[in-house]
Amino acid sequence: MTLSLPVATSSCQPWRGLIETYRPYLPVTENTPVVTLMEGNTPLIPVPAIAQRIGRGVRVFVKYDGLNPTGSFKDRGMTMAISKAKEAGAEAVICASTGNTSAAAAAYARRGGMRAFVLIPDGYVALGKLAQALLYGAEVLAIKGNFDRALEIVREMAESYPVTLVNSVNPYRLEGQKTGAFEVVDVLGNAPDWLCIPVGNAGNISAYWMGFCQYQQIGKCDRLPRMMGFQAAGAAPLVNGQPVHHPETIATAIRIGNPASWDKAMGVKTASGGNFHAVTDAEILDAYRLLASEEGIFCEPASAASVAGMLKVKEEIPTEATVVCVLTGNGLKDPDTAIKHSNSQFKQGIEADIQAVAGAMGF
Ligand code: AN7
Repeated sequence: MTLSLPVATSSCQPWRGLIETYRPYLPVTENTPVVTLMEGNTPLIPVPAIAQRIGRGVRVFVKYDGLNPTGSFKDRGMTMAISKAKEAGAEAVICASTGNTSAAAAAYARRGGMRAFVLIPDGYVALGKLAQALLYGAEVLAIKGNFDRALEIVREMAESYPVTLVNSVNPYRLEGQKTGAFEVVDVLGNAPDWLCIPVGNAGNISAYWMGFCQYQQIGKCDRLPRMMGFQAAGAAPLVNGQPVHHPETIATAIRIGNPASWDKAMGVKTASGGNFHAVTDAEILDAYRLLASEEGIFCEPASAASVAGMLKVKEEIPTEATVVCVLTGNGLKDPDTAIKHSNSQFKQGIEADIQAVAGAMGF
C-alpha cells in the first residue's frame, strides 16, 4: 500500500532559512558556506486589544522575532556574520553583549565549527541568555564594566588577535537583520505606515531601514515607514543627544549608553521622518504585562519598549494607519523579571486536597 500525502503538504515548500530565501538581496556567493539554523520567517501577529487602546481604525501587528532559533532577532544577523566569517577562514569570533548577541554568536559559531568568545557586563545579563551562551559552548567572560566598555574592548581585541568581531559594527550583521523588513513587506504587501522598534546599540533600526529602502528600490513596496525608535529612559543617549555614562534600566538588553550605530540611526530618523523617544521602566513593564496577559505574547522587557513607546505617542498615529512593533526577544530569556513583575496571584503552600484547592480558587 502506498501512502499519499495530502496535496497541501506535498506542494508546500519548507522554509530554507533567510540566506537561501533572500539570497539575491544578500552579499553571499556560491562559495559562502551557509551556517543556518533556519532562522527568520517569524510571525506577524495582529494585536487587537492593543490596537483598541489607540482606536481610530489603527491596525497594529507585532513582528515576533523572539521565535527565532535562539530566541531573538540576533539570529538574522548572526547567520550572515558567521557564514561570512567561515568563508574568510576564521577560527574564532568575539562579541560584547547584553545577552542576546552572545547567545546567537555562540550557537552559530559552534554550528560553524568556530570558537565563540563573549564579553558580558557582570551581573547584568538575563538568566536565560547566560544559560544559552554557556550551553552552546561559548567562552564567557564577565567583565566589571558595562556593555559600552565591553564593546570598546572587543573592538580592540579583534584588531590585535585572530578573532572576528561579530557585533553589529560587522556590516554582515545588518545585512542579515534587514530581512526582518523584507518579511514584514512580504506579509503586508507593502511597508507599514509606522515601524516601532526598541533601540540599544541602534543596529536593528538601521538594518530595518536598509531593508525597507532596498525593497522599495526593487518595487516590492511603494512607500517607506516612519521609523520610531524607543529607548529606556535611563539609557536614552539618542533622545538626549549625548552618551549616557551609567545607563540603567530593567530592560538589560538595551542598557547601552553609547550606541555604535549612532550616526546611522540619526540618518534613519531624518530620512524616514521618524523620531526617538524614551520610555520609563514602568511604561515598559506595563506594555510587557499587557502583551502577555491580553494578547498571549511573551516578549522580554526590552522588546516591550516598542509597544510602550507606540502607546506613549499614540495621538500622533494617523487614523487607519498600519503600525508594526518589533518584538526583538522571547520572554523566556528573562524569567526573573517575569516572576518579579507579574500581577498574577501565585498561591503557594495549598493543602493537596480538593476542598483546599476549591477554596483557593474562590469556590
Ligand atoms: C531584545 O545582545 O545589544 O539597537 O548585545 O537584545 O540593534 O542594539 C541587544 C540588543 C533590542 C537593541 N531588543 O537592538 C546584545 C544587544 C533586544 C535586544 C535590542 C537588543 P540594537
